[in-house]
Amino acid sequence: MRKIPVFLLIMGCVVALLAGCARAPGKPELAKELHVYNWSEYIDPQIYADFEEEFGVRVVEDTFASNEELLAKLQAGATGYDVIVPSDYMVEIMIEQGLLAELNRDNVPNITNIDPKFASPPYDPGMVHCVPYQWGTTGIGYNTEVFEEPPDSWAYLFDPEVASEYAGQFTMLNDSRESMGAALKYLGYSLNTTDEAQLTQARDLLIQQKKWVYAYDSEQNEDLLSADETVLAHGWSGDFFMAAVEDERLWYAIPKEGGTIWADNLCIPKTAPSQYTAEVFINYLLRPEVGAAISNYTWYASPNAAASEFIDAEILEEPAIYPPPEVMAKLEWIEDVGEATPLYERMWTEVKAAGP
Ligand code: SPD
Repeated sequence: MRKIPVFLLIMGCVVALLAGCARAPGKPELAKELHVYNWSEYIDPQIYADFEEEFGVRVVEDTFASNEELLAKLQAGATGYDVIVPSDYMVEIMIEQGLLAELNRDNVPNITNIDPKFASPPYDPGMVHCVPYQWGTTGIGYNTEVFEEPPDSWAYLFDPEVASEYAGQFTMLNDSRESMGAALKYLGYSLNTTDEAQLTQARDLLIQQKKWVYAYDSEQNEDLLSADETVLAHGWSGDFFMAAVEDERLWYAIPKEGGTIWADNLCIPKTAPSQYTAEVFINYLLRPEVGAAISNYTWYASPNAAASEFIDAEILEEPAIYPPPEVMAKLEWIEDVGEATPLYERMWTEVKAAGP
């Protein structure tokens, strides 16, 4: 058989690479499409476009509004997703239920960019299944024209004397663990308590509060603030900072009693149509410049240490995004509460079903 000259082989590879060759040597072929199931407004759409341009893979995104919605979708047999973005405690639940694939590290070399502080989270020791994506806190978004001082206490949402003043003007997250957690924190309990009496108190507090709540909403809460429908919103830090780019009246406070600290993670379901393409995508998101572009868009903190030098200073220096140690000490991670999970879900269902 005639040998192909080496220079022709090299030229062929270069041409193929420039043309967006779909296969790296010794690797499977990239899929044509990658299906991502993500929280809403959690990535700059330009990142999907850039990935498509470089790798020839079109990214199709669906969104969910809570970890429980994501879990229910997978449990119901959804098999089309390549990458999903569960939070900490939900990663643990999904691993336990056998829903997640293990990462092939050979395809994710940029995983070394993850800050050592995030590299072995208790919910997925050693990042065997997932890579941390963004982290943040849960607290109170507000309109600075209404509040001279930041509303930095859960009392604004739960103390009858204060919360009734803002009747019909605040939203709560439509999220069982977060809203039960806020009530538990106001009561001085852990947001991971499994004590039925404490959970019952939290449920009753949420039911008492319900008559003042404008809506339970996790996706439009910042828009409702900006539209002057509300003046306060229980929600996730970055969502308010991101909205403040357009409407500078909005800001965010971490309650002094402490709130939730959380990390969302890039994971691959066991049923993913293309695990290899998902890993190539995750590796792309872990590039320093791409990691920074994510935070510069979402206004959430990045677990990617190599991205820091490209993240805007106003994000890195904002104490409500990267809280100082004394604030961090008051924050609590939501954990998998195991057998108490149905109790949380029942209490939350009772809150939602209660009359105003
Ligand atoms: N707009 C994107 C918000 C993502 C928030 N995820 C936080 C989950 C905390 N339990």
